Amino acid sequence: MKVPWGFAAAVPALVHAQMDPLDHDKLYQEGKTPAVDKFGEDTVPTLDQPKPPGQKINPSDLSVTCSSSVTGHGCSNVLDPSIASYWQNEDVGGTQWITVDLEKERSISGLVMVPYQDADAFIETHTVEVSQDMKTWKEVAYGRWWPDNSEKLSVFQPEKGRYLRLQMTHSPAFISELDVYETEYIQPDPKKGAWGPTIDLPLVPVSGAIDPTTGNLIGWSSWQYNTYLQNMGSKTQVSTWNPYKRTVTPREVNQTNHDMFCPGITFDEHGNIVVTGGNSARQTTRYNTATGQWEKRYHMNVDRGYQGATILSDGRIFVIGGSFGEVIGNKFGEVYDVQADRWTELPECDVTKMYTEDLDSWRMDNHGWLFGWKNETVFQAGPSKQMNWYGMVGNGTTTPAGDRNHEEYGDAMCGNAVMFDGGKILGFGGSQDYEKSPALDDTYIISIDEPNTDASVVQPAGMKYKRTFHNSVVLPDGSVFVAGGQDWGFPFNETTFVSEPERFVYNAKEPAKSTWETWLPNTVARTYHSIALLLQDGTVFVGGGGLCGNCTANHFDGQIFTPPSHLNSDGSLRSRPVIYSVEPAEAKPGDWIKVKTDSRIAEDAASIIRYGSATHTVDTDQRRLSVPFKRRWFWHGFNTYDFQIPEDPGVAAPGYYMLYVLDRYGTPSKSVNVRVAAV
Ligand SMILES: *[C@@H]1O[C@H](CO)[C@@H](O)[C@H](O)[C@H]1NC(C)=O
Ligand SMILES: *[C@@H]1O[C@H](CO)[C@@H](O)[C@H](O)[C@H]1NC(C)=O
Ligand SMILES: *[C@@H]1O[C@H](CO)[C@@H](O)[C@H](O)[C@H]1NC(C)=O
Ligand SMILES: *[C@@H]1O[C@H](CO)[C@@H](O)[C@H](O)[C@H]1NC(C)=O
Ligand SMILES: *[C@@H]1O[C@H](CO)[C@@H](O)[C@H](O)[C@H]1NC(C)=O
Ligand SMILES: [Cu+2]
Repeated sequence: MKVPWGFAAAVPALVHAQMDPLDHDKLYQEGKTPAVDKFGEDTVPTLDQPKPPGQKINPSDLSVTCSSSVTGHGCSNVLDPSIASYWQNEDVGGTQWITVDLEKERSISGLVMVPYQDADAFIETHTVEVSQDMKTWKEVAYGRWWPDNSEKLSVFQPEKGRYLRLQMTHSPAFISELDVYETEYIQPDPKKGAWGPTIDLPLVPVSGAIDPTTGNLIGWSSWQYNTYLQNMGSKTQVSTWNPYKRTVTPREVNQTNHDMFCPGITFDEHGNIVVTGGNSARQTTRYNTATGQWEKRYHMNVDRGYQGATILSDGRIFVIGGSFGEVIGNKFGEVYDVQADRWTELPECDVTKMYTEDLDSWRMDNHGWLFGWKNETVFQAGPSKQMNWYGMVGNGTTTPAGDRNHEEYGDAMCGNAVMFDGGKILGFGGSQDYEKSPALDDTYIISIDEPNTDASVVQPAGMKYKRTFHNSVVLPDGSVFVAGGQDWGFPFNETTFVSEPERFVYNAKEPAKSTWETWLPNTVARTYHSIALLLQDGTVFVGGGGLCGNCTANHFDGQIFTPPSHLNSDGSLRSRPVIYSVEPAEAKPGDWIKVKTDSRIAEDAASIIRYGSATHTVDTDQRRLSVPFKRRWFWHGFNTYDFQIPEDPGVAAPGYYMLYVLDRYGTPSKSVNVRVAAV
């Protein structure tokens, strides 16, 4: 499937002219699903999401109650087979609810809600809860649906209960049908972490980053919330999830003239998100986290999508690669001076040295594994088996850094690469060809030190599962969590998705004996176009997948994974060490900072993790650095430590970091921000 990803961007007017007014595509362009009167028919527009796992519970086995209803439109209408009948609540403001009684305890996996097709008001903000007794409710999902008449889903980790309650803040609210699904229960196992709740989003989050100043997840799709095809608008649908206020806020960003689908993403030294290329192949946009504004910046010299991007030790941003659609080859490096808003070409940063041997020539330079490093260099660890150093001097420099492995091909396109400690990179998974290619379980521990010297590579045992299109985050203890992916690289075909996450545990004494272990499975496929990001509290957001319009792989949501280090053996949350303060909260490489905590920090158990940004398996921003510390003073419940930021500005790359400490049980604190300034 060679999809012409960038094609439509080049000729929007032409595509538009050819449009039949009743064409399905046109409806997508206008952000609508077909809004026709389907009274009596048993079909409604769908958002082409896989139904919740398991089976639909027979509606005749269910009964419902609700907060209020208008005469003639009682809530039992949501259970009859006709979509012409509907529940309408009273327009009284406040929260409205509808509760489904399942008659017995079941293992519930999700719901499908069909809005009343002729309504002009739609349920957006909602929560989904499950209960055994109608007294204690457990929230399994919350968030916001896109406001249109297509069917809406909430899919969550199977939860046992007899009652399911959907609450909404919109009134009047209209629901034609409400289906509940049940599936096999996944036995909780706190030693393997926990999944939930689900965050329902009004778009497929194909790209995302955590705003360091608020902790919000800024997620975006493309010019539309459900498809990237037929780019007509040079705009982007964005949604902001606030994990503290538990709100989801949609936003259309159109003033930057940038469809930020398939971009390169990098945080600058001030925690702003710099987004380059993609569907709008030259644009540069900056999300200013201080003002909350999306700002148009000067465009690149070269058209790109799927390029690698990384911050440099001096705060500049380097990009390379990014053939996309019809615009193939010659994607040498260029560097962006953020302050001056100026791009400079680096023709001697030779992209051909990082080409993979892909079946599709335009994929050869995609998704570079780039790590800004010492002395304004960039280490490129993959996905090509050849590794390279790129330098910024003059017209740029390219220096081979050795091969990651010695097999004939051995590329790892759409694999992951994570710097889990200073100069230690874990590379794993991916496949030889971008698509239609078997996934790999290969794991590499790549160590770098001085620029322009060969990296050393150790290959420990592989993952239990072969994966491509997976995502990963480094956790505060330095282990690497990986979720999702599939064992045959086939965009938008989730048949072979991997449900069991794994985590990598580094063996510092004998790296070749480092291990993978499996964690708790989930039920939602997270494959092509999915993301994972570490949140400020040490949990992980794993979301998205799809954005393929009328395919069957759209996932308008994300789930929270809580690592086992947060959980007691009965599944309750452990009490966690508390960081009272970090001073100063802004430092330079090599600076000492004072950290006050309530409990004693375990030896070697403090780290800073740079804020992540993710799309298409690439997250070049996150890097975890162990920080040495000295205990200065302690008293019951008060401990003061001196922490040292790594001395080299290429190691302590500029930007915002989450500072974490662990107690002697390995329980991580919530993080506190430290900004490392460029020198
Ligand atoms: C741009 O987006 C805003 C919402 O942020 C919307 O109100 C406006 O209509 C959009 N303009 C265009 C030209 O699409
Ligand atoms: C940094 O790189 C420049 C340019 O290659 C080189 O001249 C200089 O010696 C390097 N500095 C260090 C400390 O390695
Ligand atoms: C960079 O390349 C240009 C064009 O090839 C050349 O004129 C120039 O001298 C080069 N600059 C350096 C510093 O090598
Ligand atoms: C999806 O992938 C599976 C497994 O590789 C394959 O059998 C199936 O034909 C694919 N489906 C489509 C629609 O291509
Ligand atoms: C799905 O969308 C594609 C591209 O937008 C279009 O060519 C195709 O006809 C659509 N299929 C259906 C069943 O609507
Ligand atoms: Cu893509």
